[in-house]
Amino acid sequence: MNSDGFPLWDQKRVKRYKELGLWENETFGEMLTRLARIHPDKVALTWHGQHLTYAELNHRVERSAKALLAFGLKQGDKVIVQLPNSFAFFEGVFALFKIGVLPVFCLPSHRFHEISHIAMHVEAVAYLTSEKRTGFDYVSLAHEVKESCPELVHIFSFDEMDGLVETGQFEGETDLQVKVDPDSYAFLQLSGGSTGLPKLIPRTHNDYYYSVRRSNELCGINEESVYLAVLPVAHNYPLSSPGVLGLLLGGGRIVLADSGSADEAFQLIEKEQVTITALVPPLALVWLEAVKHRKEDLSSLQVIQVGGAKCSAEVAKRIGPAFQCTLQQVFGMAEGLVNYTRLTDSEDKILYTQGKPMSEYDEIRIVDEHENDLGLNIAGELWTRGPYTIPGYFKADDHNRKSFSQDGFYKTGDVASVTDDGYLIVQGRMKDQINRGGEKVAAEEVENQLLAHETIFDAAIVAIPDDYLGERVCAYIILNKSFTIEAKEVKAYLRSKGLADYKIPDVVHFVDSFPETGVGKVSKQQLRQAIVQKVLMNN
Ligand code: J2J
Repeated sequence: MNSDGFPLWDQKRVKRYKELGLWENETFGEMLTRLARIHPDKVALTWHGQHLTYAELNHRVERSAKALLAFGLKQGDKVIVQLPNSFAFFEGVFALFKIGVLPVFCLPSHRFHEISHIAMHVEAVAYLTSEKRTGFDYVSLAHEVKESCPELVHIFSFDEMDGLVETGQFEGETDLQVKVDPDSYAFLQLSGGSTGLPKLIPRTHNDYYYSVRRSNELCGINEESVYLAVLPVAHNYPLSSPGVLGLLLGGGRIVLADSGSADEAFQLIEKEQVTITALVPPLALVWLEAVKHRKEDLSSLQVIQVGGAKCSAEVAKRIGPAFQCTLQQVFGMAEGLVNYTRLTDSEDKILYTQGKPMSEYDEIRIVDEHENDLGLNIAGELWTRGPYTIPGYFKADDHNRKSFSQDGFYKTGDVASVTDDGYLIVQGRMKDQINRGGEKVAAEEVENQLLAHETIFDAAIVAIPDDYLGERVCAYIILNKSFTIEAKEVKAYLRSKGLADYKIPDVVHFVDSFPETGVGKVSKQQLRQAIVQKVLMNN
């Protein structure tokens, strides 16, 4: 780790990745400048029926970049970015890339609890947010976070369509004079995590750029591609697998949707002739229902990606026939490794595996509890290392010692097996996390909040199996003697603490004691079994 809290890449591997031509030494800022030169008049972004060409996007980005510099932002600073799918997201993020300032990608669903912690941890100096949003006041949230975070001095409020307000004075022709090193860290992503608050995932221009370029090759992205972004683009999957960055790098077009609703999406697919989109399994289920009654012509669609949580073979089987297109399973993680089924794979692979690592230089180990390597087709913990997998989290020494091996393998916490021809099948999970339809909830984070409540003696968060979301969040609670509280009060309390909505338990059970393992720890396995029994009995 360097003195700024960033993990160091092994220089021998870096040298090799460069010699192999994997790391190409172009930053994301330079990428946009180059693309705006190559095809200035091609449409890069479409949103609410409005278009931005590559040149227009680049112009807005440069104008904002100059403004942000003038406000005092400097290379290496970190900035909270909480912007929805909108022109503003691209303008803000690329402006930061161009001046070597690191966006910290928060999701629209994050609230005070998450963002204030993150802002403190990274010592964020600014917050990019948007003015016009229905239902939630993001600007007030930004101000609340600013109050609690001494380093945070600027709130930049973007108009979702027109971008950074008050940039007129920075229209000048002067070039940006900032040189950004492609080996430097470009941004911080959030990990779903399994302990406490989200860990921060630092990605360099070089490593991330490679993952995006390689994704484009495997997902068939070219200048004709039109990508419909229905998931929040700040998330690693729609950002980079190949996601919106892939589409820009490939010279294609991004169509931004405000939600995953099938109504909105189907209309956009027809109108904008969308060729590829990315879904999480619950959305795929909704679309499968909706497509039975659709009026729109969806024949432009060539590929539907499904990832973020396991897509059951039963659901996978229905997607190709229902949409007359190719299904691509994507098993990825913001820490790095991304696996894809290939577009030309046999049906067996597409339906029953979660794909193969995208790079031949991805190293995979499947290990048992003693860290011994297991053979093919045997399930164990997945470890990985490679040209785009992080060597460590940001400022997290203790956690890094647990999550990374001495020789730099990331211990994913996923349980998987590898087939004879190198495809991964996700079998389960070791980490104490709930995957709620692709949104990750760290059990400990919610438990800690519950434990702070005066009526609660002990709390355990476990997953309940769910047909639609895959898993939902269940809280088991032991109350302090002579206290009572209702489930809805527990939920309201967590909301008042500023927890993102998807972390609020769907179900709360009050019990007198928890089953324990031999060593006096709560047996989550037994709690999970109890929940499964209950679900079965109710059916
Ligand atoms: C089972 N579990 C999966 C899958 C992710 C592409 C796609 C997804 C993510 C992502 C991503 C899964 N089957 N197909 O970053 O670039 C679970 C695993 C994994 C964790 C990572 C991308 N796809 N998962 O979901 O960082 O448990 O990234 O370790 O949010 O999601 O979550 P996240």
